[in-house]
Amino acid sequence: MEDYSLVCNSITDLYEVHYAFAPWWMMAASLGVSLLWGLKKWLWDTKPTSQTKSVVILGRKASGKTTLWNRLRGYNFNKNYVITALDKIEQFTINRDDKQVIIQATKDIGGDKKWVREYEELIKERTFILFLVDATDSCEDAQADIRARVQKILNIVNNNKLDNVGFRIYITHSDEYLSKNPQTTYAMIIEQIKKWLDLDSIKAPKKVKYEYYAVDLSCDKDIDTIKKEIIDSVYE
Ligand SMILES: Nc1nc2c(ncn2[C@@H]2O[C@H](COP(=O)(O)OP(=O)(O)OP(=O)(O)O)[C@@H](O)[C@H]2O)c(=O)[nH]1
Ligand SMILES: [Mg+2]
Repeated sequence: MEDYSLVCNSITDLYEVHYAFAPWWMMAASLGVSLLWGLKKWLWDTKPTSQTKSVVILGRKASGKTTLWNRLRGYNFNKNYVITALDKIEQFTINRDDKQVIIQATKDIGGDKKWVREYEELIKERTFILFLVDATDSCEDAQADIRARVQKILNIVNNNKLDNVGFRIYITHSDEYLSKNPQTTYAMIIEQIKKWLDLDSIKAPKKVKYEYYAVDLSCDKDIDTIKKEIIDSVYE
């Protein structure tokens, strides 16, 4: 007659065989190791991928600062102009592809000259500065005023020895400029504004790298590009 005593055909049988050969403390230890391994894997797989970033949006009156804050927060373009004094921007997130950046709470300051004093408090280490220039701004003092604001930014960076600030110049209202000057292109707008502002001639002990972009803040694609710039500044 065959001996079936060690042949297991069911889970109960298996458990009983293991139980017969492993003492209880060995099973408890093995269970503990499995639980710890599972916990480690869960923590690893679900570790947060979001990063935080300080962003400031600066520029003259009606350059598009409030519009850009609203667009970055997911609101539709609004063509009504409401002058800002000083508004609070609560913390919010920007998502693009699988990346997420938490934009720290900050302020939306008006473009009036009296708010330039706020630059000091807003620009810190690792701040991403978006400086807006309205392509259609033909006020007499526009050039001198923009240069004075950029000088102020460079002074803050130098005086506070900030090594890690990002600086982008967005030429807004480019769509309006194009519709008034149909023979122009975005590349030509950038060249004209670059020449007109001549920011390279501003004296500062340490230069800050900046790039120009021509944008239309009513255009989703342009907003998406700006979001990408902010996200890349964190992840790259
Ligand atoms: N067509 C067009 N309109 C824009 C663009 N950017 C802003 N605007 C419009 O310009 C006006 C002023 O925009 P705001 O965002 O309020 O400007 P701001 O810089 O916050 O102005 P202040 O708060 O006074 O400093 C609004 O009517 C916007 O709809 C753009 O790229 N294209
Ligand atoms: Mg505003």
